Amino acid sequence: MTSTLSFNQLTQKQQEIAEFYAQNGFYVYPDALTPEEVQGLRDETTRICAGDLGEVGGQSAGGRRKGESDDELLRRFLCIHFPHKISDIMFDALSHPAIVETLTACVSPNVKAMQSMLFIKASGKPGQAWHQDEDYIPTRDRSLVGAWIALDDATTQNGCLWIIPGSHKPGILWDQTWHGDKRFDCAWESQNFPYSDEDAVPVEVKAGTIVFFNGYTLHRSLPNHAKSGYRRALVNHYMSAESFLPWHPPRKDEPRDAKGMAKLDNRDIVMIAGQDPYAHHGLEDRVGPSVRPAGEGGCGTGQEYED
Ligand SMILES: O=C(O)CCC(=O)C(=O)O
Repeated sequence: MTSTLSFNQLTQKQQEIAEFYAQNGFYVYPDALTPEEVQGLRDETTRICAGDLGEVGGQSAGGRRKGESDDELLRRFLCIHFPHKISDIMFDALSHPAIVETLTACVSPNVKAMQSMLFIKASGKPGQAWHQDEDYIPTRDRSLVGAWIALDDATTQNGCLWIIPGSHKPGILWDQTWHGDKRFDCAWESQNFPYSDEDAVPVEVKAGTIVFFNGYTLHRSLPNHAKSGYRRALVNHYMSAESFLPWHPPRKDEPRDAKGMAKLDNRDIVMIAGQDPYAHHGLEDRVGPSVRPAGEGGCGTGQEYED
């Protein structure tokens, strides 16, 4: 995926970002958020888990229990999907200037967001097995990007991301299978790709760093083995606004003449830069925030997750 902005219209820094990203399938942007912005997102995380901002659907939701401390509360959640649906702070974070600067260089002048995920990952919680995000959120032009905002220092001990550099290049979605491995949550694992664990690099970063990664880049995270604390990260997903987003099957009430398979387009999106060529299609509110199960009560062997 290349930007439709001419390369020369990008700043020197954007050109460097775009070149590194195209080559490696990821880019690490240090000090993207101020300590105050990071603290604001951490405080909001606690409010979301406590149910202060509204209902969060799914397993073990229900807000703060009587007498429960912040630590006891946070430990009950591995991850909350779509926090931007109930939090103004998380919504604003979708279009953080560092994200707009990076994505308008790497993706397109026109960028939309479709998902946010708030990982809390307290000590002892599992990681996510090898996967490519386009397994879950398909674009038509391979433009998907995850922006992984570190809210704590992420280390190999507390379960940082691991990335296989350059693994986006073949443009192949590797088959996935149920892993049955207790180190990971219930999402399936990519298999039979031509890389080994030795090809992966740990992405150890300080809080306030944003790690951008391509939707075809193989990545995983291991469990949080620290004695205490969390490895919080807000992960937002983006793509070019020029591409349709065939993320969910058509609903029964959707007219098939207007939305045949080729025209499937989830319009539960937020524009963060440029123009929306499909603005005339309107917007939808398809999903609310939900809790992602950590697999502690066991997993089915179906692909239960959006990412
Ligand atoms: O933060 C993590 O541990 C995993 C995140 C991830 O795999 C993703 O956002 O696709």
